[in-house]
Amino acid sequence: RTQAVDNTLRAMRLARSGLARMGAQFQPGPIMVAGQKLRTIFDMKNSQEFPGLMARSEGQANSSDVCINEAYEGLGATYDMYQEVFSRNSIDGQGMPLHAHVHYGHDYDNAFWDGERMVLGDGDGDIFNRFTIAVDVIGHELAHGVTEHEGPLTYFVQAGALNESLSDVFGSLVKQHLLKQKADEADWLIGQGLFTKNVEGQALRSMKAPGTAYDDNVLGKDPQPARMRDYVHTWDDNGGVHINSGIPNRAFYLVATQLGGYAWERAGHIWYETLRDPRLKPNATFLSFARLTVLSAARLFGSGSDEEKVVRDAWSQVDIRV
Ligand code: ASN
Ligand code: ZN
Repeated sequence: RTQAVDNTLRAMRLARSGLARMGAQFQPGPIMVAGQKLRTIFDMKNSQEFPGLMARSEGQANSSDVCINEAYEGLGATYDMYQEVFSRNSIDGQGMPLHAHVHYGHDYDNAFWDGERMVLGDGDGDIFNRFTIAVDVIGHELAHGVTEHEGPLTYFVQAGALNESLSDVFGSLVKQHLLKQKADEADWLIGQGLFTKNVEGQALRSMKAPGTAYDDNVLGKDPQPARMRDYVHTWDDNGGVHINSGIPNRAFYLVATQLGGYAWERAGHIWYETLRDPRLKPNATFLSFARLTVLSAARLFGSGSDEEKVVRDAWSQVDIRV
């Protein structure tokens, strides 16, 4: 038996006998098996038939293909954020292996989560660069997996926009955590770097100023509202899930910047607790979600706390009165 196993058995015996609580000389070894990152990147080679070719798995050296390495690093940054900030072991909390499939299709202008895997297009090179460029987009797609396990939130109108917003929130947190940025240092953009130089715009969305991410001849203007009075009623996009997500996105931005420090520390925990709250229903509305964030803030930081007040104020700044 290895030393580690001996230490573990000894720690377990000590814990059972109550000796561990006495402090003691003994430094326990790893009792629980800590979370294990298990990444695999597949090269679709422009096909849309899964799984494609296994191109890099956990622990293997860099590939000569930048997309494969960016996907690998992006999965790693996402895994690490959930593990370090929320003590969550992967998407399902049970160490689920993370799979990314790159070079999906020809000139494919999107990235998505299909329920089990993340898929990334190369972009057409005219409007979009390769999607692996944006670590927040990788974080966004994987957050759809987390929401599926914890929510879920039906992908339609307000619940769908909350689902989208949570992906932007945790995607942005992945990027901020990777770059060790404080809330006031972050750009609060989603997909910065995705647009080619041909596009008049900085990113897909802005959490700080929804509606201002781009204004382009071909793409038109960023359609996101920044508050409830500008809510967009539409049948497109599953009832505007990528449009009205601007409203809860901005609420999160306001909470994070008003609290200051690292966004994941307080704002992130309040949102994460809300996502895990059994009272969050698949058909949640902005208002029902907002109420739960206030309850989460009170539970985590005390009722009457600054955090609770900041959360309430943020929602009211986007016209949602909790
Ligand atoms: N990138 C988009 C998203 O994750 C893909 C989609 O619209 N299904 O929301
Ligand atoms: Zn999404």
